Order: sequence, then structure tokens, then C-alpha cells
Amino acid sequence: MSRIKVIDSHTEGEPTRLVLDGVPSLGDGPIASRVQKFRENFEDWFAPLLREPRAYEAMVGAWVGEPTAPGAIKDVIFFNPAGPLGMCGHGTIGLVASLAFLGEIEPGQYKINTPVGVVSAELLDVNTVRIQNVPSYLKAQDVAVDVPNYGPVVGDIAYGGNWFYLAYDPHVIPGEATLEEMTRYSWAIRRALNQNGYPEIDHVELFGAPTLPNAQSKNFVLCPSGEYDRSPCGTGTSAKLASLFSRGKLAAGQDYVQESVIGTSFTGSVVDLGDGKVRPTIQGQAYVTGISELIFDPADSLCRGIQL
Ligand code: PYC
Repeated sequence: MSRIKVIDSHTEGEPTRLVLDGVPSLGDGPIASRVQKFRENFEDWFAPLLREPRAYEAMVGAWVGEPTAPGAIKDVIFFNPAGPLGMCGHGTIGLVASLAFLGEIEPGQYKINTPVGVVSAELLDVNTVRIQNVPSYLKAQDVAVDVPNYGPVVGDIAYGGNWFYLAYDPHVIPGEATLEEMTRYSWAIRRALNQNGYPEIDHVELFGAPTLPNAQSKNFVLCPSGEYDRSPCGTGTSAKLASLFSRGKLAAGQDYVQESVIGTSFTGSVVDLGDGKVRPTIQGQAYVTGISELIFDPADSLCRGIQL
């Protein structure tokens, strides 16, 4: 019988489960070797933390260890039920707010080491966190893809710590369509992209008109697990800011408010790094929702979670 201690939070609606204790060691090596060990232990230890019956597929996990990058307070590997993520914006906000809740950090500026680079996070108050993400960029503009049963769609491919396809003019529109329609459509886009030369795309964003008076857009973000992001997605908003900046539609330092499909928001802006890259800043709020001990009982045939 194993006991795994976790602290749960949500960032603008999207859950993060931070693992505090009880999983196998990922060693003391650099973060790349920790990611390798994480992958080896994924099915037995990490995916079950996010799957039914203990959790649900929208949840993102965070493994943390002693830092291996200069100046960082932690190494972190974010993951969803499909595997590890490069970075996770809502997860970083949730991680920092959880560390504050546990009394491990005070308001101030911190560095966190992720598999795709060091990010900064400023704890402004116990719930409000501003992160500076990894360099983000627009890789390909106006990529057309023929989506079976829907027809052609045009969008940008951009990086914000994970890979995104940004469908600015989708057939199925956030704020108008149902969740089921948005999920089915964005899966169809992802499948078409993956089969037509873009295997790296694992997140798809659809955009529509905002509901919030201070927002510029409302999004729907399909995550690799097939679930949608309840928040506006930190890495997805970073990818979008990079795309808008490259298109000349956003100036450096200008605020951009991205509304989520559930009506929450992140405020973002960019610093121009040159060479077509920007460093996005994303600000949002997270609240702790629980601290629990999860039981892995080998006698339970569903101990490793439900997988269909
Ligand atoms: O906030 O970056 C994010 C994120 C990625 C996947 C789910 N949320």
C-alpha cells in the first residue's frame, strides 16, 4: 500500500495537483534525466494521480524536486494524463500559490526550472502570480488544413512552452458552440495537422468574441488528454501573444486579456527578445482546494486508474 500526499489548486478554473510526497525518486541528475525517469514511472505512478477514479482527465500534475538550475527554487515536471508537458502556465501559477499556502514562500520573485527552460514567477499576494514564460515564437503563419467533415481552416503554429495551432477563424466558435462541438472540432483539426506534416502539435486553440468587457478574445483550448483547459491556458496565451506580436497586432508591453471558455481570464504582455522571439508575461489567480493523501492499494484492480 502506498500513500501519496498532494495539494490541489485551481488557476482560473483549471486544476493543478502538486505531488508533495510518496512517489519514487527521479534522481539527482539534470532535469532531462529526471524527465526520462518520470517517463519510466509514468504509467505506474504519475498518470494514476490524474485519472478516474481519483481525479479526472482535465487535471494537470506537478512533480517537484530540488533545483538543478542556478538560482531556481525547484525543478518541476508538469504532466497531464497523456504524458509530461514542456511548460504549464496555469500550473506554475498553481504551484507558486500552493507553495505560499504551505508557508514555503513569501511574496517575491522566484525562478523555477522546467524541462524547456527556467521561468520566473512573482507571487504578488497569496493568490495572485505573474509568470515570465520561456521564449515564445510564431513558427508558421496562415497554415491551411483541410479538416474532414468541416472543410479548410487557416491558423498559426506557435510555441509558448508547448506547441499550439491557433485557429483565429474557426468553423466552431467559443461562446456560441457547445463544449462537445468544440472538442470534436478541435480534435478533428489536431488529427488533420498530425497527419499532414505537423506531428508536434498537441494543443489546438479556437477563438471567438469575448464576454468580459476588458478581454480581447475568448478561447477554447484542447489539451493532449482530449480535455479542454478551463483557464485561458498560460502556454497557449503565450503562443498567441507571440503570434499577435509577429503579425504586428500587439506592441511590446501592451496588455492583452485572454478570456477562457468558462469566463475567467489571464492578462498577458510581451517583451521583444529579437530574432522573432518574445518573452510573455502571464498573470492570473490560483486558489488551493485541498490537501490529501491518495492511496495506491495493489489489491485494487483499478489502482492505476481507468483507461479506455
Ligand atoms: O496553462 O500552460 C497552461 C496549460 C497547458 C495545459 C493545460 N494548461
